[in-house]
Amino acid sequence: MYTADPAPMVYGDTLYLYTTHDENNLKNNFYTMLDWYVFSTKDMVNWTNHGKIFSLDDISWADDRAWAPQAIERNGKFYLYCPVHKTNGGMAIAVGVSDKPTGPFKDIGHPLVDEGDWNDIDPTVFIDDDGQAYLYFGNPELRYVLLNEDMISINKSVGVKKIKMTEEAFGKGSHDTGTTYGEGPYFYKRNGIYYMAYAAFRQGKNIESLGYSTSTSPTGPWKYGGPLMTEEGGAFTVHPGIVDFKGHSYLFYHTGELPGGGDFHRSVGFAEFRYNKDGSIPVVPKCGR
Ligand code: FUB
Repeated sequence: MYTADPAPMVYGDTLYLYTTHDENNLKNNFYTMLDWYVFSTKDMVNWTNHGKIFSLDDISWADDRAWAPQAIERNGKFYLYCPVHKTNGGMAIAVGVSDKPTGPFKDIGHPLVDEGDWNDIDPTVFIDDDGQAYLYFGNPELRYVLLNEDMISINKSVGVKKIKMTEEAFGKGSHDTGTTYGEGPYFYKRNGIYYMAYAAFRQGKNIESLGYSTSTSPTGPWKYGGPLMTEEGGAFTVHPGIVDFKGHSYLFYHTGELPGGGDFHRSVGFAEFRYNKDGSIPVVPKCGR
């Protein structure tokens, strides 16, 4: 099978890896994606495929594009945030809820975020030390909402906030905003630094690589940190997921380089890396390079 859009989540002594799923048989020679999967490991070597854990069939108001998800645990429940195409047109962000990290997940019955434009994709979720949960998302802009404690509703008095897409924040690049930021944000905190990794368009490049920005606050201002993974991989897209697990740091990504692979037949990979002393991240070579 082909998997893409890796979203690692550590829970207890296990790393859960949520992914999208590129169907073998393409419709209209475009992304053909109907469901989400989860895999788990305790040692990064032996992996268990828990199978399909959520699907378009479980979301009555969605009909296509089961795109890049991310999961988180709060108070013993698990929340899976997923971009989908709505039956009545346009993208929106759905939430599935489960008592277990391996699902099955149950849709809350309506979109969580539905701004009515292309930015309603690629959610990344994070709960800060003070308990406030943030959901960032967007292409070509980066936006965020504050999640209420129930994790299935947003703080409406704050609403949807738009991050200023400046070169200082995201570097000079060739995406629609003129910065490197493209899509696929992955938000986390480590040693007091907030990190935003993302699919990036470097100057003069019309293919995604990975980049990152940092901040001293969860809502910015963001500062461009540089490229994260620069090798092209036989697919137009790439998508980061970063996690520390059992004393090691890992960067997950996807590539079209496996047999039969390509833009719409991608496979997830990961590479171990080490942070620099100041918290910056070196360019990470793909696994095996
Ligand atoms: O996999 C479908 C879309 O392509 C994702 O939502 C984006 O991040 C890109 O990987």
